Amino acid sequence: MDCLFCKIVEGKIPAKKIHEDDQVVAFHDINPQAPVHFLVIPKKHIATLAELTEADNALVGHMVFTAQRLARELGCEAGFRTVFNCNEQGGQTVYHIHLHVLGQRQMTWPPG
Ligand code: D5M
Repeated sequence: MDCLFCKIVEGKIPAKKIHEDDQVVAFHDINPQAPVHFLVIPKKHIATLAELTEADNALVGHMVFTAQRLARELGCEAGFRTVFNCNEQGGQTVYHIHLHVLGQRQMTWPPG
């Protein structure tokens, strides 16, 4: 399978990793949209949020909890935004689920 984020998980492509455990990896986004912008991804390949199953509940919970902890560690106490883009109309470009975490600037709504 030719998946960019699986290659980051496997260490075949370099990334600025900020966390790794048995289930997830977090690393800085290569094209940051805020002073803090990192991604939390599962080590398991799941292409889109639309493909999650009940069996992934704990994994996704761990992704969210990891995002919360790292956001705090990276100085986002004033707030941060989390985003899952899903499929083409959702703006997804890399088909391995990833939770965007953005912080240290004022966010606006609606998103683009
Ligand atoms: O977001 C995909 C995100 O992945 C986008 O913000 C750029 C980021 N990206 C792409 N390649 C890399 C590498 N090699 N390292 C770090 N970040 C990367 P999406 O939600 O799919 O539009």
